Amino acid sequence: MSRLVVVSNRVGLPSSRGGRAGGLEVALTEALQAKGGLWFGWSGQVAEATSTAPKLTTLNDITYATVDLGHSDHRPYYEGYANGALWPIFHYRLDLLRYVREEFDGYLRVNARLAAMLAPLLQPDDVIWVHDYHLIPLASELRRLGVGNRIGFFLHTPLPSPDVLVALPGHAALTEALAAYDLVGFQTRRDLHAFQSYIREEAGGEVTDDGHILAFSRVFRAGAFPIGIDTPTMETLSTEAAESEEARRLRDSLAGRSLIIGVDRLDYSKGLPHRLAAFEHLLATRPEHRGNVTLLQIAPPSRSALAQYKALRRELEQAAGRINGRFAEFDWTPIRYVGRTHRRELLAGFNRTARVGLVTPLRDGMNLVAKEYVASQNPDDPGVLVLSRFAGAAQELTGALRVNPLNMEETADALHRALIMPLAERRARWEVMMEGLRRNTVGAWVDGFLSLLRRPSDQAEQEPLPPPRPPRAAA
Ligand code: ADQ
Repeated sequence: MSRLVVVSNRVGLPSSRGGRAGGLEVALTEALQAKGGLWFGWSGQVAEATSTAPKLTTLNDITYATVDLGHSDHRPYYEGYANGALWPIFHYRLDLLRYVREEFDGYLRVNARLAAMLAPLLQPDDVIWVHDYHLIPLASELRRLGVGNRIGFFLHTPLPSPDVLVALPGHAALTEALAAYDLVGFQTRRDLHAFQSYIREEAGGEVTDDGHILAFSRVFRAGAFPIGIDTPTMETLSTEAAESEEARRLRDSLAGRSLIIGVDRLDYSKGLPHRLAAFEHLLATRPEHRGNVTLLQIAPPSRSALAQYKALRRELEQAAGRINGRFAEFDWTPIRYVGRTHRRELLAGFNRTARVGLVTPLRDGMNLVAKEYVASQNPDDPGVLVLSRFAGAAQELTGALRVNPLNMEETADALHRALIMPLAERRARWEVMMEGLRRNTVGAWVDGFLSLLRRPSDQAEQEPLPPPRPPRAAA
């Protein structure tokens, strides 16, 4: 089997990480170790100037090749186009889209620099797997340098429908860049359909019944690969963590009240203001829950250099303070708003303690927090997941109470239903979800994507490409 090369925006060396690694990191590490692999990407350091060559560190059969980014590259690439334009548009937030041509140029330039530093490290039969929206043009830059290896791409975010995507300046160049990959993976069938519609409607391409895309004078594959979690480890972890000192302290502090838990990165895609509003509505309209339920919202800041993220943090702190001021009693605070990160093992114990997992993104590629909540439950007394229909996970987690997070009354009703749900129904809903989570683990996801990426595209060899139709739109 050929060597695997993983490329991701951030590469964390195992030694620099506190606590236990996430499921995705563990699964990719195992895949890399199978044949002595290479993991390439940004070190997370912003330096005076961008590195001219990667720093190589080899640990447990994996070579980590990390690159520092200079200020003048990092700002337009990361804070600029990737998180100021791509992230909002991929989450349907046209109102937050900020496009500056110089930032788009910076995004392309950083991808070209990364490709130039990666190319010399590649061996002829390496299989390369590129992750996420920061790195869409990487394969086309590698191809320009003569790299003919098989290259796959996985988008962790949603892909919006063509109506929304065409509002993104640069969309034509980006989708054409995707055609340089051999396999493009999306989280859900909905994202895949959005891509296929774009190919047909905007790029003048074709989609074959077996998932091949014929566009931009290339034949490549595109598919849906819903990412999973390390379900068995999460089950063990949560069983152990439920006995931890911290989980015991949490239970003691609840004094018999039901716990609703929310765990997110502080991001506008996660629907946090809507979530607090729904909880407030529950307390306002169903007084029986006052004094009997606590919402623990854990939301450590992310991307805090960006103004939108700073404003969101202020908004949430104010909303939590206002709701607490409105309903709190001398011995009960409705919302515990916590802005610090917590180790995975602690979160697993907290999840198991919570009667309700409240996961209400306005859009989310998958949302692993929802899956982790389900896998952390006690099989004899499982909690209930209240889940946004706009999370990719909603397509698999059919035992959840599904809500539209923009509908405050509906979310509050679902919370009420979850809080009073009888054990038999909780068990039945949980078992349906666990069955899927045990089947589609993150390890199965890695294997599924890589086996298709490694398989040569017979169609590409057998069928000549039709002459390209003229694209309908140019960006
Ligand atoms: P994220 O937007 O970061 O990821 P999510 O899938 O919810 O979202 O979480 C990823 C991991 O981070 C999970 O393992 C979770 O436990 C952890 N995490 C989240 N909030 C945390 C917190 N407050 N403290 C500690 N850990 C926390 C992107 C996409 C998602 C997609 C993932 C994976 O936006 O849609 O599910 O990639 O593809």
